Amino acid sequence: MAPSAISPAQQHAQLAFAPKKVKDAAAEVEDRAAGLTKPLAEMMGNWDDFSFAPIRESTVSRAMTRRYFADLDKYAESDIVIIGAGSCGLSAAYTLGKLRPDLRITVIEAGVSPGGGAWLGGQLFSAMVMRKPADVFLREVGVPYEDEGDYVVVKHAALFTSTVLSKVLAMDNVKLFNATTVEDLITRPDPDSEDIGPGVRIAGVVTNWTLVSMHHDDQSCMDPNTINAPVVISTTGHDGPFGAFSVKRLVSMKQLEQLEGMRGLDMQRAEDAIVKNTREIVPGLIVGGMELSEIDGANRMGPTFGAMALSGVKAAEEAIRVFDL
Ligand code: 48N
Repeated sequence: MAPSAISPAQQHAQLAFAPKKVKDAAAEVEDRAAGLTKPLAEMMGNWDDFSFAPIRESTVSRAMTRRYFADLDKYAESDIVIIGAGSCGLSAAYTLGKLRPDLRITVIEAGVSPGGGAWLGGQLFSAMVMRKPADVFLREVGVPYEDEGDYVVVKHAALFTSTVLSKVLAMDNVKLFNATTVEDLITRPDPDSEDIGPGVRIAGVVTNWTLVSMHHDDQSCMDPNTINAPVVISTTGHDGPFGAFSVKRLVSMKQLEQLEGMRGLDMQRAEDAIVKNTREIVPGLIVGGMELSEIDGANRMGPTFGAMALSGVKAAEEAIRVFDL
């Protein structure tokens, strides 16, 4: 084939994916007939001549990979990284995305499905309880609930999680990398924070495919990737294969002497403590949600989720404070 007439840089630019404007589905809403939009209503019952538009397999592959690798390139330098897309991490991402559309926000989630422990209430029951004033966040995001006086009930926990998740995913400045694990933290010397040993500032995260992270013991030399960011919010929860990741790493890198460990269940004490103490633990690293209970020795609250949502809001506020310093 003749050598390309354009430079490699121009070729890269052509390959660089410029997302087309997302078609506004709302434009079809006014066509509603029989409860469905008119085009869908007209499709039903007429399947004999039905067929999809033609496609070639490589087109599908390129549609996925161009976007993914364009995102990897773009978010390699992020303003804020959130580790863990549970109820706290997603609430932080929502709040940050809304307050600071100018910031480039990356969410890293080890699971294939984001949401952490918030797809169900307690003991796999469906309903999710949030104590007031967490109903303020539910109204902000648009999650319907039943008002029971001092607390509210979302009829299915997945309604909360899917609503917050959908709003976060629709934001132009937030990117979710799921099935991806943060397996270390990027650090820089920080002489101002000499608590124990040489102080460090957190300057980003080290990532790998979760399935790779789970097999370092039986397959060596699967090196990671990196994302630089001046601020990291860690909301990796208290349990699960990677739970409390960042605080455990701070101990192993001698930035924390020890973890106090999560205490027994006390709803009254636990939720106030988690929200009030969501904070910057070492320069550049903010911890929220149940991961925080592992540092502070806070009680667990069991199946109430208001503290997760509002800890996420507070973590977002802290992250903006640190970012704007
Ligand atoms: O839901 P979690 O585990 O954590 P939170 O803090 O958002 O919410 C906690 C909440 O679900 C409770 O535990 C409730 C209130 N119960 C309390 C109690 O007393 O029992 O979400 C953490 C997310 C998960 O999706 C993990 O997969 C993910 O973080 N994760 C990671 N993602 C990327 N890299 C990692 N290293 C990592 N570690 C955890």
